Amino acid sequence: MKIAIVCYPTFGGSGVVATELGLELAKKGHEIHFITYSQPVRLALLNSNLHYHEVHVPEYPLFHYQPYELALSSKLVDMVKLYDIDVLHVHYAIPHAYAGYMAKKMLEDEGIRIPMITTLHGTDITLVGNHPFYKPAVSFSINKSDIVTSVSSSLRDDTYRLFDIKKEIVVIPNFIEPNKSSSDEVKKCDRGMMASENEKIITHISNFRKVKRIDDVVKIFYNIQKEIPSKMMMVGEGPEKQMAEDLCYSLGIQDKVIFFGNSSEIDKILCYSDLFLLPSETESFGLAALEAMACGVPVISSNSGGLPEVNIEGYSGYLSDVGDIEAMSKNAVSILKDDNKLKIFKKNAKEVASRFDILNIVPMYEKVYKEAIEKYKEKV
Ligand code: GMT
Repeated sequence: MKIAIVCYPTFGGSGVVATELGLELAKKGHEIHFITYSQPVRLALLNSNLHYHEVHVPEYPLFHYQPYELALSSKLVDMVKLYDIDVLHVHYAIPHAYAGYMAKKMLEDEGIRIPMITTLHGTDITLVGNHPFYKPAVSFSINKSDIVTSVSSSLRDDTYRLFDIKKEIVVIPNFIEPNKSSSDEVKKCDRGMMASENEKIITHISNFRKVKRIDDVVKIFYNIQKEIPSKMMMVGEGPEKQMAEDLCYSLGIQDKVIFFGNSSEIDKILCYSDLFLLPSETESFGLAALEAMACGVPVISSNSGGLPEVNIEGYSGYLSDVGDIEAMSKNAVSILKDDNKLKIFKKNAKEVASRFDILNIVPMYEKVYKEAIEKYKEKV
């Protein structure tokens, strides 16, 4: 199949999922066309099955806001015609589903009919999309998509609860490539570089937005290090990073916390880790937690959104109410202080992650593409 994928090219989960999906589909022989404003961060190499088309938005003094949706829908029209694309797959409803639908309509005017799949990722529904300024356009473009998927049952339920959706939403969870964490480079993992032998290593990876409750991350670590010699690795960039650094200073733990910035090789960082913290306010799925678990790292998380579908209470980690720093700290210490328990949780985390093997999940998307294309053929 010839598939156009529209996504955010950044380190956020939706862009990562879209890129990894495209890479796997290309490996399976499909022709993939990424259409976005810069090359997706996890898209290192292009080949005959992997294409990237940049959307340019020319500056013009009249525009207070640059009309990205317009440029994106025009680019989609051009690329669908040029490469004879079979199906559009847009990740994150805003503004991609809206732009995709406009492209569909423009193409229809020229006698070209193409189905559009929209994948909902989380904040496009729970935070941003739900804002009254966006809501009518988001509901419209979800309802106009040919097939809608969501990354968890929780997000599907939230979408039905928050929007007037008249379509079935198919749940296709996020995925991981289990063998990545056993690559030779990861196996070389030298913990000594990060901490001394008696210290445990705690990790948090995110885009440091408010929704991640970064101050809870720091406070949980503060409680942990009072009881267990430990270091923390903070990976990512975002608006809350400075606050986190300041908080580490005011708590006097700045020498125990390492801030890394963004990384596209997180498996090489996770190989050092004993525990992953994700106390988010809301999380439609929690891809970062799954990626940690795939590297054998147990997770201390909140119990919001789709996290209970990923992290299994008392097995791959522990889940607590949002903001319950005391419970999260207690659970973290209970795993870290007992080497045998830590070993069991590490093994369990890997086992749970293997249920989300890319090889099982990508066929679900292929099935959806085929269904959508068949439906269109029937209508002609
Ligand atoms: O977590 C973020 O803020 C980034 C966001 C995104 O769309 O890039 O992540 C969302 O999509 C991921 C991939 O499907 C999910 O694993 C994350 O849980 C989800 N984030 C939230 O719901 C906050």
